[in-house]
Amino acid sequence: MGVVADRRTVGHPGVGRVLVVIPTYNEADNVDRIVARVREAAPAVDVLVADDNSPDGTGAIADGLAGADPHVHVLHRPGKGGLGAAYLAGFAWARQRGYDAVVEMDADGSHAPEDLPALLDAARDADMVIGSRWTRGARVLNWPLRRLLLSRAGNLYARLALGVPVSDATGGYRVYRAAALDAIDLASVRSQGYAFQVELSRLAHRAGVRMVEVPITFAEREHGDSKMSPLIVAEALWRITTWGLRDRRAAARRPDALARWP
Ligand SMILES: Nc1nc2c(ncn2[C@@H]2O[C@H](COP(=O)(O)OP(=O)(O)OP(=O)(O)O)[C@@H](O)[C@H]2O)c(=O)[nH]1
Ligand SMILES: [Mg+2]
Repeated sequence: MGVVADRRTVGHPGVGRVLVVIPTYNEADNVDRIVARVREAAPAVDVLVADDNSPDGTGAIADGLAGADPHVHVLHRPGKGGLGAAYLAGFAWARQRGYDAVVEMDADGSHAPEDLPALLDAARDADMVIGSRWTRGARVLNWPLRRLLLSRAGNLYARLALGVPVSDATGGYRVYRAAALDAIDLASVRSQGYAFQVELSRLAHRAGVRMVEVPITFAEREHGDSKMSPLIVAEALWRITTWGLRDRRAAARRPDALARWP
């Protein structure tokens, strides 16, 4: 059962100070709603909106929210640099300020802030928590069949190619405790879109990070436009294939490779 944090509590019991990083690009219709929902669902955690100079004025709206609430902060980045780069900047911002855990959350409402207390509870006994759409108890609402199939196929491919033992390696609703971020070589990360989530799953798994999955209720965005593109899918496919081949070559070169054959 979750420990209820009241409005005077700092952070999450058993986890410490928590920063929710929300990357935004043209989310003017969503940013105020999502920040309000996070503040309501988890009043003791802080929020960082990482905005890539959105042409629709999302950054200015976020500034207004930050001006009215000391728990809300904004990181202004010069231009659209991709989700991965925005998260890496948010992680660095958190680490510089001594946060104990960082949460990844989309701005479009697909990741329900109401699920956050359960994810943070799970972080007491793990260094990385993945909010999963594909584990028992999870729900996916209003997603068209082609998106469901893409996500299932992408996850199956990631698991077969990389051996990452999670049901939702592409999902972007996660908690990383400081120990997980320390264990992952973040400076080596180059991915931008879905591949970013897969790359961090792979690196965390290889580094022996304690991972756990928690079922979430995932809903299709209601406002604003998706930034998903064929390029983002192609990036994920290409990178997962490259990592998978590299991992296999490295395994074959290990001295005990023959003993494990076939
Ligand atoms: N800072 C920043 N945020 C981005 C960038 N691209 C996407 N985002 C944000 O990343 C989150 C996920 O993007 P979405 O467009 O919802 O992508 P998605 O969830 O993969 O696709 P849908 O399911 O179709 O919504 C949203 O909060 C976006 O605003 C970017 O280049 N920079
Ligand atoms: Mg989305």
